[in-house]
Amino acid sequence: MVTKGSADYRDSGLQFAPDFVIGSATASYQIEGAANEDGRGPSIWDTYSHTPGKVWNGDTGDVADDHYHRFEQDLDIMKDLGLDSYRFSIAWPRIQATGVGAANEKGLAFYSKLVDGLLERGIRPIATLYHWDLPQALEDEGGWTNRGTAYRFAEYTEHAVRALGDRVHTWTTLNEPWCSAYLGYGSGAHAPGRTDGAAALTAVHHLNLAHGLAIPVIRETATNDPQTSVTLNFHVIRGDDETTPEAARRIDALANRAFTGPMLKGAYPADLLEDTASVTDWSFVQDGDEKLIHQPIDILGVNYYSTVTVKMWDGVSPRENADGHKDVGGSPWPGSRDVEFQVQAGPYTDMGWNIAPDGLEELLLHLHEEFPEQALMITENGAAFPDTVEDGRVHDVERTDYLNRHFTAAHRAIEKGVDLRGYTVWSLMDNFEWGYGYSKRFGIVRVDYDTQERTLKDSALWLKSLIATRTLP
Ligand code: IFM
Repeated sequence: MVTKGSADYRDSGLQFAPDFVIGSATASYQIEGAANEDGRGPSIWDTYSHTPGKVWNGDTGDVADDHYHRFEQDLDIMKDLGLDSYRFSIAWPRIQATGVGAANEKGLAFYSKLVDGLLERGIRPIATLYHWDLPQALEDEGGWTNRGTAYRFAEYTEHAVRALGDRVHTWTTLNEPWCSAYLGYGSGAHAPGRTDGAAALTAVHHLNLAHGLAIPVIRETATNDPQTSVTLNFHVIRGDDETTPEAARRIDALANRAFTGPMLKGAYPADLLEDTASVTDWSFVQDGDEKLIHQPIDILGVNYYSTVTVKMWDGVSPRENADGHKDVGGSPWPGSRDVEFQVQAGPYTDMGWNIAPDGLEELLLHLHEEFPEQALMITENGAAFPDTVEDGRVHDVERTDYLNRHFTAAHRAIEKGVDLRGYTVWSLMDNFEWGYGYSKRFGIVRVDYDTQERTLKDSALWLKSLIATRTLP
């Protein structure tokens, strides 16, 4: 996966098949608000965001987009855009306030109304079970470093699927476990904010185990023969230094193969275990775990935003370490802190992430080559830019251009034989961007956080046209 260079990726007139599913995505803590309503318990993100100094400007998800109260209006926006699908996540602490025990009927009722509202509008519901809002009570017991959390996740899954498993089309177990493990327990840039490399790797395994335990529960509990999936944020790794192959192998092992290994091949890669031997002996992997984790899934969800460029640090020169996911108190790369992340050529989004649509095509081709039988779906792609409102309109030219280029890249991958089933734009609306609070806007719909007014940006109108015509505007 080490390449360089970027072809031109802006195109128009390209056609997508009628059954290519084009939608948009959000996640519970980022949009819902209503943090203390209807029996919802605190999550690790409530605790983290309320801890001074953790999130930009002291922002929290207490109110966010107030989607919990405004979901009907948001559903109407989705209908207006003609979305084929809507990918949302379920807040575990709304279903079980402390992560254990009986289900909270009010929490389930909210998602039931949401799913009904989607189906009434002809939109396919894609539900993610875990998009980072772990019940705080489970974190108090060790969170993802505690093996029991994987079993609690399977129980929560059963509650959710029992209630919604007659209507949800696709169930996704985890969103980006890389972030949960390495940013949550390694660098501390995400909740729960721990900075312990061994804890991060333990979390990797227990997240994988949670996935493996949940997939059979979904299949056995749902009554509508749903699709099952997991969403990973793959790292597309580049560089042209003589040490790049070694650095790339290490990052590929930690970021990509630590998940695809057990999930899709039934074993952790040997080089990952070797690279991290000074951090942990991996004794938390019990006999039979890898087999449990290795479950067939219908769809592999692919989140892609940009690339990384790496080489090995010589230990002497000033270290660039331009990782988009910076070390905060610890490292997100246990055992491989000597890998240097180099500054990449622009242009950049407001996150400082380089825009590289060729990386998306390359990733899809690579995954197809490695897992030829596995159907893929782009479950997240999009861009933050500092929008301005002019005469009630948001002319987000850069975001529209970003989407055009990435849809073009996806189209090229399909033409080359990749079994790509759909494309979900991140995000339907501006929202709480984790450690960046409300300072970064990823939405195709603008949210005025003072009034909660929603305004379709030009990118939303562009997407609407694409969905209506199946042709790149
Ligand atoms: O906002 C996040 C989302 O929650 C997970 N994937 C990346 C997005 C942009 O950072």
